[in-house]
Amino acid sequence: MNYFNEKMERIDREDLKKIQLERLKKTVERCYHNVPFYKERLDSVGMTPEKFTSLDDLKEIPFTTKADIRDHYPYGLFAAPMKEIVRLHASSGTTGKPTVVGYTRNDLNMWAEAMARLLVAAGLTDEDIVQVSFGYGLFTGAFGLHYGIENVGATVVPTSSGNTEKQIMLMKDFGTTALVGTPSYAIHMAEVAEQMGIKKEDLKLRLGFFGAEASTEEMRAELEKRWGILATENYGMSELVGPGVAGECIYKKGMHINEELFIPEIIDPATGEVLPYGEKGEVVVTTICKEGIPLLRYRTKDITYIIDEPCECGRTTLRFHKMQGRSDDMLIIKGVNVFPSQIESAITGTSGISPHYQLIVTKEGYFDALEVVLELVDGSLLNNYKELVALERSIKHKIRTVVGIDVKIKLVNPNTIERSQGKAKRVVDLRNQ
Ligand code: DLL
Repeated sequence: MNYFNEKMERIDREDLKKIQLERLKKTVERCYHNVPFYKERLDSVGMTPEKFTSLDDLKEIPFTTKADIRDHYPYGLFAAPMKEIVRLHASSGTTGKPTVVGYTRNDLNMWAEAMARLLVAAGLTDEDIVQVSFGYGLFTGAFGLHYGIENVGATVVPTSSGNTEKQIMLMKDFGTTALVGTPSYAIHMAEVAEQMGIKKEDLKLRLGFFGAEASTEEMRAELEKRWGILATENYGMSELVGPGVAGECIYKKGMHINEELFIPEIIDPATGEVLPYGEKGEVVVTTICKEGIPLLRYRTKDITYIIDEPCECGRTTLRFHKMQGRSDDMLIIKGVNVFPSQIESAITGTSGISPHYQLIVTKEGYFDALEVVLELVDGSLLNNYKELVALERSIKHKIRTVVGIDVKIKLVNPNTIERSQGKAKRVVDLRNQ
């Protein structure tokens, strides 16, 4: 099985644009007539639904932000009556109220289709047994993958996250062939399997579908090595649908975007100007198939660029390059812009160091100061001053090569950095305390 919906995945781009325009118009109409917020926004720039005649008109629509959704908590941006909403999810926000999203039955069907396409592109077949180690709940990750997997006809094992030893036991007993989770939890699971004396050869695992957090190529290599799998990643966010917006095919050359469901743009985060393909900026997405809570030009804060070259897999869609981080993740250390992902890529795979890390950010004058906390594989090294200093120096050097500045390094005992069961908390921000 190479495609789930070959017609859509290999659609001629001119035909795609026609579908996009038709769906965009419908979405704008739905928003304008059903959501007072959008009516006001569109009126403020003189755009009424009838004025949309080309995809270029999208540029005229003001951006929508997370704050807009929050300001209308919980249901203020819903474009369908509550009796048509059959499911609610909410984002995993760290502060304040969550952002709530509602799905109609059509939305759920569309979501299962979007997800199934990405999973098949990443190698899933109806013969696979897939363990979903995302947390089931308001978070969209588990349910999104769950219905996508069923739609493909594979077997779902809904273990949810946590209870790691039991998960590994089930993985072995059930003959699980594919694992779903965050990269950080999948690494932790691999460590636990090792502690339990279970080797990758004892398992039938062959695929990993990872997502929901930023991770580097180095982390992928680590996951592929430890589990003996082909690891792909997929991208999405609760506001847009959950997972299902874009995902890698087996060639791992960027994440194919489900473009007749989501129109992507890349903007300069400072000016809002739309950037050409290949230029890095903030991802903005317009949903063109959603009924519950359609979003017009939603600013995701995720940073990457769009690839418009053909892919070996034959899909004709645009692709997102790996997310580099979020605009609100960026640290300014000694005047230099630093993304946590750059640190991860510098340190992952260093011998003697586990793949778990934490970045502690404090304030020194006008700039952020950064301490990188890393876990030793062998704690006895802490008693060997000479080797410890040498290791510290070499890590410092690696980070300087990637980021261009010196940071503080702290090496700690094995198993002291908290393991995540979902999205890892890599950055500990002490700046406002
Ligand atoms: O994390 C949806 C999802 C679940 C995607 C499972 C993929 C797999 P939220 O909790 O709303 O939704 O978080 C969305 O997570 O804006 C990104 O910053 C980050 N994110 C998601 N996927 C990736 C990825 C889900 N592949 C936020 N690479 C997004 C980097 C990712 N960051």
